[in-house]
Order: sequence, then structure tokens, then C-alpha cells
Amino acid sequence: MAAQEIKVPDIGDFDSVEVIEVLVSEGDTVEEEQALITLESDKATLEVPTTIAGKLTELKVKEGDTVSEGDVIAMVEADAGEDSASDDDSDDDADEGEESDDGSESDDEADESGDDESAAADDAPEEDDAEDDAAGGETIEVKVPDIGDFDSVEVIEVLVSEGDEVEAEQALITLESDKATLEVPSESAGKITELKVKEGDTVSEGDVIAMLESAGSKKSSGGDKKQSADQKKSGGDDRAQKADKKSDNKADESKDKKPKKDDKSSSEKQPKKKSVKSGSGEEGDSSKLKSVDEDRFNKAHASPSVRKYARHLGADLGRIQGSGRKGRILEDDVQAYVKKALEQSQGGASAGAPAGAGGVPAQPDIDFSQFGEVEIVELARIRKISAKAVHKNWLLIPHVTQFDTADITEMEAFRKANKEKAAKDGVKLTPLAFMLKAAAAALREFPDLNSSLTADSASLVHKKYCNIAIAVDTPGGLMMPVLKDVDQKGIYQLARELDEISGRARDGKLKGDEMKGACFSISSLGGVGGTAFTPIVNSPEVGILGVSKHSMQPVWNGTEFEPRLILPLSFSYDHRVIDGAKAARITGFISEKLSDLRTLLL
Ligand code: CAO
Repeated sequence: MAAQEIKVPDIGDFDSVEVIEVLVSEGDTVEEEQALITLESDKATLEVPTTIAGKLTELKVKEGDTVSEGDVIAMVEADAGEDSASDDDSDDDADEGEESDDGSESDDEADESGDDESAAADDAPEEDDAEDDAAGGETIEVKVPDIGDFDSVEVIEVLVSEGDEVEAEQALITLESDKATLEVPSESAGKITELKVKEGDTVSEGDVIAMLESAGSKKSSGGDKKQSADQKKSGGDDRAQKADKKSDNKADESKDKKPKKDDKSSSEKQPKKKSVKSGSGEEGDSSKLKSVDEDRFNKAHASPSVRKYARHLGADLGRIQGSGRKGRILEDDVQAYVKKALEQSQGGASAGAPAGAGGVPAQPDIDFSQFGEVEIVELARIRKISAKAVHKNWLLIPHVTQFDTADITEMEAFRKANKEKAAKDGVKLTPLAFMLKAAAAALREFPDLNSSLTADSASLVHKKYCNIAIAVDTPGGLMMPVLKDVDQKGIYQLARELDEISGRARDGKLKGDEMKGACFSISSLGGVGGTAFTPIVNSPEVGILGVSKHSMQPVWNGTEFEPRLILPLSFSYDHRVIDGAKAARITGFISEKLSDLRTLLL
């Protein structure tokens, strides 16, 4: 199917308008009415959509170009059987695809708009402005400017309230037809004393949308100016020629239109009530989130569609840094902003946090290169995952760490005595196997230690099984494989399983379910060093035992100092479940089990 031209529709009294954003690329598949480019004049921002769905084969404009009505902006190869655009339009438009060459898609409907009036309006000589200028304090009508071949266009957003102070050119309302979305700005700085329209109303050129108590002189162009120019019927410049170029019947229509317009302005027009269309439902209710600063939002530099998109997502445009030309906020900027906000709330900051905990400030984005040479190294995948987990647990759980020691002189003597023999059986007998056994005994002795809080934090789930996770230092980051049914296994078997599963963790060969279902965790830094640390509890567990490097220390036995092998213990717990006294009893219990292996057998 041959590509069809997509032209700039009748854009009212704008001529040579700048393309500030090209929203598509060649090769893109576009949907009917999808915006292709954004135009911005000193009067309004508006998007030009495609009239047909299909593949965009050629872009005829780029950012910075200027265009006028009828200019071809793109070529679109219609989808097979594409005629829905015309189906949706009036019967007159039924064959708009074929007629696109002469811009009839616009013209057919423009017949109703009588926009040659506005062409004349735009021709108003500069000195007319002086007459129209409102002196400070004077109340003026803000009217819908010449909006081209749009008539009875829906107000999809009212951006200001009565009593608001507005700046010249600040957008007051957003209009949306099936052809484009555009904003109507205030032509003068001042105070909005009355709003004449609300969301869902429909308006046409010349309709009064607000009363403005002017703060000073009016801007060079706008509805008033056009209106006055309409009345003077001045003409003769490009714009008028353009209007002349348009079909004759438009002029006829304009005659019909004029009284209609006058009627409206003279008779306190009651805007037609019309429900906000479903596609813009969110905008219809304004979605004015408390976190959005409306004033800042409205003043932000963004196209109507981006504004609408941000509203839809509840993103405060006023907080978003625009990456477009002249700091214009693009849809990508809104997306990036929302993504970051979600990451902060879901990934770490407040996800699962108790009510009222709130978020945490974002990681500051600092340019460290200003202080010296730097290199950016991306975190390994596992480190990224565990970083989120520890952050969440750190925020979720009120941690306390109880420190204690265990005299493992006998335990180590026993282990060393059996180490070689165990090695012959293929077992690497390390202190950790004994600690697993002592922890299992503690889980049995203290049911709350082997529990989890229910989601409503009102009950404890006591577990009758005994699975313990072990922190394993791997090249990719920290992993927590789980040893199952530790209470039912002997020290040899535990040592064998520990060696096997920690080896697979280091090789990155753990399966997902081998890291699930733990009741408690042990983090041993004994083979590395240190005297104490504060491990982070892995929610929904309620405790974790940290083990540091043992050392020979002089211990007073009542008559003399005796060299004993002392193991430092650091027990972190969830203070919502375990209180300090119980924590001290738990560490004391574990210490006792490790100090006298015989008690482990009981
Ligand atoms: N004090 C002194 N020496 C200790 C010790 C302790 N508490 N615990 C273990 N050792 C010794 C072992 O006895 C072994 O020496 P021998 O071969 O002479 O017996 C040596 O240290 C190395 O042991 P290992 O590390 O191979 O085995 P392990 O069972 O002690 O630990 C594992 C296994 C997987 C826990 C360990 O390799 C590991 O990855 N530890 C790091 C865990 C970690 O990063 N924790 C921090 C997480 S953040 O909270």
C-alpha cells in the first residue's frame, strides 16, 4: 500500500510554527491519532497526530524546523484494511485517506470552524495591541483563540483556580479534540477572578474561558486581540492569503459562525455539559494528588500529552528535570522519575516497612570526578539483590545485637582429634557444624526464636521444623543456602552438607529453592577475622548468629588464669519478637552447648 502524507492540519492563526519535539522515528508503527510531532508557538503548544494507523516510512521534519498548515510532516503506510480513521469521523471524511493530498482531512472539518476569521485576526496590526492592552487592575476576558478547524472542543484539564495569580502565557486550560491536544495560555499576567469553564465542557473559538484582573499590559496576541481583529476584519498578510487559499465554502461557514460566536460571548455562555471521555478519566477527576504541587506542575515546561501522562501517573512535573530542548520535560523524563520513585519505595526504602516509617532519601547523585579520577564499576547481580534485601531488612526490623562468648576449648580439641579421620571419610570438619547443632538446640528450646511474625504483626508462627541458612561469601556476593532439618542430623552429616552446599554456592550452582525456608541464620566470619559484628536479620526470620574468630584468652578459673579458646558470638534479633533478657538467655544457652559438647547430645 502506498504511503500517505500526514500534513499539518489547520492550526488556526499560527504560521511558521516551530517543531519542538519529534515523537516518532522512521520505521515506527503508529496508531491512529498517535501524536507525531509537537509544535510550539508563542500562543500554545500542540501535537500533530497521524490520521491513519500504519508504518511511518518517512519523516519530513526534524526538531527546530518550522511548519505551517498543509506542510507534509511524515509519510505513513496504512495498515492493510486501514480505514478506521475515516470510519470514526463524520461521513464527509469517509475517504479522507485518498483525499489527503489536498489536505481535505483538515478542510472537510474546517468547513465548520470558519477559521478564516482568525486568519484575519492574526493580521491585526501591532498598534491594535495598544488599544487592546489592559491597564493594570482592569478585568479582561480570556478567550479561546483561533484553534483552527476545531469546534466544540473538550476541556480536558483546567490548570488554574479562581484567585490564582498567573503569568503571561501560563497555560490555563487544555483542550483536546480528535485531532490534537492544545493548551490555551493566559495572554496577560494577573489574577483569575472567574473561571467560565470546567473539565468536560466544550468550547470553540472566541468562548470566554476566564476573567482576568490584569496585572499590567497584555501580551502581543491572544483571544482578545483576535476577537478585536475579527471585528475590525483587518487582513492582507500571509495568514489572510492562507485563508484565501482555503475553500470558499469556509468563508460562508465563517459568516454563519460569527453570530454564533457573538451569541456566546454576549449571553454569558453556559458551556455545554459533556462527560469527560473515558480515555481521559483520570484527568477528568484531576487526580490532584496531595504530593503534587499544582502551581509548580502547571508552570512546568511540558507538552500537553506529557502533562496528561504525568497527571495520569501522579508524577509532579514540578519536580522533574526536563531533558528536552530548553529544559522541556519529555515522556521519558516522567517515566524515569516514576521508575526511580518506585524503586525507592518498593526496592528498599519503605516496602513492607511499618506504617508511618516513610521512605528514605534517595541515594545522592554526586559527581565524584570533581574530586579526582574515578571509575564506575557495576555491581554483580547477586550483590544488587542482596543489597536490596539487607536494606529492606534493616529498615523493617528493629534490630538489637547481643554479644557473648563461648569457651570452645574442649570443642576444638574434639574437632581437631577427629578432623583427620573425618577428612578420610571426605568430611571437612569445621567449627561451623557444631554451631549448627547448637543453634538447632536453641531453636527447639526457645520456640519464639523459631518463629515469624504474621503479616499483621499480631501473632507468631511457631515452626516445628528446623532449617538453618548459612552465609556464604562467594565471588558474586553473599548467598544464603539453607540446610534442612538440622536438628535431625549428626555433626558429620552437617559438615558434609555444609561443605557441599557452600561449594555449590561459590560455583554459582545453587537452585532457587535451596535458599528458601530458613528458620534462622548463621554468619561465620571466624575463618576471616574480627572480634564482633552486627549481622542483619533475614526477614521473616527473627534471629541470626554471628560468629567471629576464636582466640586463646586467659580465663580466671577461681584460683588462676587459664588459657581457654574463646569464641565471640554476636546474636542479632528482631526486638518485636525477642526481648533483651530472652536474647541473653539464648546466647547463654548456645554458649553452654558449645562449651560442653555433651549437652548437645541431650
Ligand atoms: N575462629 C577461628 N577459626 C575458624 C573459625 C572461628 N570461629 N571458624 C572456622 N575457622 C577456621 C576453620 O576451622 C578452618 O580452619 P582449619 O582448616 O584449620 O580447620 C578455616 O577457618 C576455614 O574454614 P572455612 O571457612 O573453610 O569453613 P567454615 O565452615 O568455617 O565456613 C563458610 C564455611 C561457607 C561459612 C565460609 O567459607 C564463609 O563463606 N564465610 C563467610 C561468611 C560471611 O561472609 N559472613 C558475613 C555475612 S554478612 O553478615
